[in-house]
Amino acid sequence: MPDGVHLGSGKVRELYALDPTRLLLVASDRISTFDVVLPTEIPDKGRVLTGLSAFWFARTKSITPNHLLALRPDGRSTECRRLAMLPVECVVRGYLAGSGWKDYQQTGEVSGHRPRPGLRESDRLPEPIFTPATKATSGHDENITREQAARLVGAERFAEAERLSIALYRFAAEHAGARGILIADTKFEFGVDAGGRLVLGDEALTPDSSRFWPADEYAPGRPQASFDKQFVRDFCEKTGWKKTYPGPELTQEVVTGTRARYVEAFERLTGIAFTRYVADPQVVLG
Ligand code: PZK
Repeated sequence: MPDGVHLGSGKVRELYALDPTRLLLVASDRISTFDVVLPTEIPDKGRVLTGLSAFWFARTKSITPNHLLALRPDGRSTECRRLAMLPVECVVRGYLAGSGWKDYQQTGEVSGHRPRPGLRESDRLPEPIFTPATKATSGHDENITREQAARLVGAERFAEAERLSIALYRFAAEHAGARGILIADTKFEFGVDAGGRLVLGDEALTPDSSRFWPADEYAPGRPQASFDKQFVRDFCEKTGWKKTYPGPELTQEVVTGTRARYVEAFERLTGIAFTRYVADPQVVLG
């Protein structure tokens, strides 16, 4: 049991208060697909996501300060600065997928951006776009216009969050692309610290907060395979599961294959052997 007072549970993470200024974010090995947490865990998934997020925090601190204070020796827990989180999810899209594709098809617009007509599913956008969202009461995120987001957080905060989000995405997409991984889109969460500064929080640029696609299989005009979850999705489709609670137990082969994909994403993006990270999580900070 981690120390601290339990503050809340995400689908696959737990949040604890260590003291009035510090939080502990613990990533479990749980996996969700089609919005349902499955009964089978993927060993080390929480470590992969924690290590990747810390890797990006260490390499983007000249773009924006972040909440990371320390990585615990278990490799799945991070001590963070407590922030006042903005009520807006900062989504950046480099490609047309998911709700971005859906909105574009239905209205020609994505959060007030109007990409040129005739784009296909999964097409690369000429420039990355900022498409803010809010946590709707349904639990699903709902895309909002940039004007709505600006009203929620203030025009100045909005402009800063947009600029930083785009800069973070450009940096990460270039790094990942050179290593065979396309970042189709990603979600950042910012907060404000005690000094009124905007600080990057949550997890960042992980497969759970982003769509990672294998670059060598990229073919626009159809949905793309997920770098990490494709075995799970294929298996779930095969079972005829109706995508309601509870989800199916995964087979050993799906678990092993999926774990290998998470570890591969970690190793490609960080250039660090995952076994080294497990032995000493601090290696991703160097
Ligand atoms: C914060 N969440 C999401 C919910 C989780 C995570 N640095 C911070 N300061 C204040 N609040 C948060 C953070 C961060 N990160 C993050 N909710 C609040 C969340 C439930 C479980 F693991």
